[in-house]
Amino acid sequence: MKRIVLTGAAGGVAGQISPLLHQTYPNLVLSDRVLPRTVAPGVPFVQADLTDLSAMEKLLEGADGVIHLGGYSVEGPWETIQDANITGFYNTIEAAHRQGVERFVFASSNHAVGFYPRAKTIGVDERVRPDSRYGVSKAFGEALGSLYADKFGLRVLNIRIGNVAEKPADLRRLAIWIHPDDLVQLIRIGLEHPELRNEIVYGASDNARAWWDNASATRLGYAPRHRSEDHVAYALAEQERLPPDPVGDRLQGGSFSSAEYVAQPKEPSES
Ligand code: 15L
Repeated sequence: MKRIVLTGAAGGVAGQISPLLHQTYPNLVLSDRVLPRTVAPGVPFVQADLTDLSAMEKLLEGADGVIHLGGYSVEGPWETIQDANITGFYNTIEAAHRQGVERFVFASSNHAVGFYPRAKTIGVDERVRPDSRYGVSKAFGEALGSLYADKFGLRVLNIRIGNVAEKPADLRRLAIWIHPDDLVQLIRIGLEHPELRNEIVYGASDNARAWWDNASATRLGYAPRHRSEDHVAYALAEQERLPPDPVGDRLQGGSFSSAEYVAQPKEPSES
């Protein structure tokens, strides 16, 4: 039975998927710096700080796969991003390598490419275009994962997650939403697909308004079961409650792109 370690167990995404993952992987181990508010009975929890390499090495001893959700999950000051997402990511993947872990699933983010306009459909071969320091840290993780795949043979799946929820929360999320079930399907591809070497996929459900070409996920057998259009009335009603965001509303990253924005309109973000 595979021993799978999930980092970031106290976060919102982990809370939505760990019960499902535990059904599939009975040897699932949850880890975080702080105790999650609820841990399903029978699921072991190990406290470990991503900034402590030796603690991460100990955590990953005997693991077959890592699901790395750990780190800081929104925009923040550079020091915070650096500790949690740069040093923290390095420690996790280096510990995985030192412990001979075979597979590494990384919760990357749509914010690695959030400065693309919504009018443009992108795949995974365009250059990264982060919309925040947070987005830069996700691009860093994808790059470091690529190095560990090419140099050390680690099998890596980078999932550029949109927004994980039971329902899409607004207009932007109709394009990028992913239901927890579909995210688990992608994670299973990362932990089990026999031909996986190093791939980037978009973490999105079957969204008619998507601005991503998710061919890499389809090639790996991903077949999302949830459709954002089934929740269109709810999402559009929620959108009505939001103030207009002239910059964020035309960019894929939304408010992550418009925060701190001082460039002139019709500048690079338009293209
Ligand atoms: C993310 O990467 C964040 O972790 C999450 O909190 C959401 O803000 C999501 O992106 C999003 O773009 O909606």
